[in-house]
Amino acid sequence: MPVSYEERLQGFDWSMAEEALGYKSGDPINIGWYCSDRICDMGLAQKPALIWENSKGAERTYTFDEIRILSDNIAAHLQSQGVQAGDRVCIFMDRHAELYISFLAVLKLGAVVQPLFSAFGEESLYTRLENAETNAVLTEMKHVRKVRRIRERLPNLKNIFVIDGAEKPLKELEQPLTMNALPAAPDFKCAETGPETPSVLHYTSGTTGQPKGAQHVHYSIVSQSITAKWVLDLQDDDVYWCNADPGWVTGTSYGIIGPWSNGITQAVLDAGFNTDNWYRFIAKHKISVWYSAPTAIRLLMRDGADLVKQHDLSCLRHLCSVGEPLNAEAVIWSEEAYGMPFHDTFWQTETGCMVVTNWPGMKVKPGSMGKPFPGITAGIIDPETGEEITEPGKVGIIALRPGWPSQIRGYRNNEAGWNKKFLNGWYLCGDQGSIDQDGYYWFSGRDDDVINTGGHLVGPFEIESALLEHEAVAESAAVATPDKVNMEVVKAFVVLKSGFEPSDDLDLAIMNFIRKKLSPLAMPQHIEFIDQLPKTRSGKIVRRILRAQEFGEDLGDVSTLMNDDD
Ligand code: 6R9
Repeated sequence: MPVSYEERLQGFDWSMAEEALGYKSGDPINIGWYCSDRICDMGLAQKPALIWENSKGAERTYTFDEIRILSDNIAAHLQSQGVQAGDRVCIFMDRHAELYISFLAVLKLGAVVQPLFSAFGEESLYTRLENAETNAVLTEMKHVRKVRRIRERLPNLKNIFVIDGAEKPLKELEQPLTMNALPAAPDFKCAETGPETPSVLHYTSGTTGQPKGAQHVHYSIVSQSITAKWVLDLQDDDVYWCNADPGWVTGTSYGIIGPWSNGITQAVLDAGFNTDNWYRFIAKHKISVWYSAPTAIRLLMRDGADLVKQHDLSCLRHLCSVGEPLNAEAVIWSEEAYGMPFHDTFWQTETGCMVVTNWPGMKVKPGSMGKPFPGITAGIIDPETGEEITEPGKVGIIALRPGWPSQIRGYRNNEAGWNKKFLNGWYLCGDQGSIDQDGYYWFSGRDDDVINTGGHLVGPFEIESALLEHEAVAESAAVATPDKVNMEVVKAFVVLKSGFEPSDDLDLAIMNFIRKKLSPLAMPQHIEFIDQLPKTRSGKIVRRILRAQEFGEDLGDVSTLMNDDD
């Protein structure tokens, strides 16, 4: 049995997490080293670190020693090509072994790793590379053309490494990087980065403006490692599977750093969603701990418990979920189908690690996110006064007292945006929720206009900007509309310029126009032509009125809102 929540809570302080990692305050700390060299030093060099499979049935296992050596080789090679400590290096590829191993390599070099989801279209990619002033990109032939189309607008971009580019026609700035054929670099010295040295740069969506670059530091590993160990309940002989792509924070905090810093074997499946294939994968590799997301769980539910019985899933021991509200039905279904509940965990790109969790062994209240992790001070705040709400069940803003190890240190080139997240000494998550009489947290909804589609945050601004570039569009508002599987999908309300009439052809033309600019996640599923958008008197679009209509919710007192002069 895992140690109880109450016992861990007693006298917890983050120095215990440093100790668990073997870190002494004041020493250098490098995530790449802690995830490979240290594990080898602990006698686990021959233990599998990565069991990798793709959709074509190719399979490979890498030991901790192999990821140590290969990441050193990649780091030394990048260095020899001019990549320096502090540079931003973007990894833009499908879930190849190279993604996971070069993630460590970039950190070992002391550079900042910027993982981006490979499905991003060129404009989504451009915005993020431009903001990060990215110096190098690691990609593959399948995606290199997107980089080619924007590279002239990126003056800082000096190197494009193509992992399958050997003997392929490459263009300016490009060179092949064949991981298994790189010269050995036994003398490579891992950068002695400090706790505050920038490490991972993730991009996340907000309500206004372009996506924000959330800047993590090497010290983040302290809370990522202990939360992985305690909440995912990782044990030495576990085989762990995280469904998230490293383009998103779950895929790095708990798809690389959490498991590997604990010396845990993890499996990666580079393939799209397919229930039967997922169960086969779990049974084949004897996955024991599984970190998934509500959208995937809803798809598994749709395919029914009978399919579960066709596979031997007795290897599963512990299940967790993140990214969106996990419906009570999904928890109850998972108890029936797998014999154990999914444990919901709540956190964000900005928090870097889980902050509110269902502790293993703690009573699960289906539909609740659980309780704050030891060392995390959470509360529900009145957004007007910044005072804590103590009344059980009363909804306010979910907030955290700053200062845990993996909280980001800010948004890149956007100090004002980061400062806006604080009120009365609290960090505001941008979500609404409440606490019940037993101290369990319940999620109510986002407090802003960000759309959560299948666990991916999409800001309205990027979509509206793309729409506005179309010649027929005068104004637009992107909001969430309900969806059975993804919980929410994007819907765009469009006001046309005079001279243009709504039609199916125009709808299609606009869709095709923005498809090239946006990632598939951000693509509206519907366009509705509308005469005017709801606005405040000062001219701000009130998206929440449109959203409430989509969800059939009470609009509240619209008259005062429309006259609001904020
Ligand atoms: C890790 C991650 C963060 C936002 C967050 C909230 C939503 C995440 C949730 C949840 C309800 C949960 N969210 N976990 N909502 N219940 N268990 O997802 O990071 O991409 O930054 O998203 O996702 O709205 O504020 P990120």
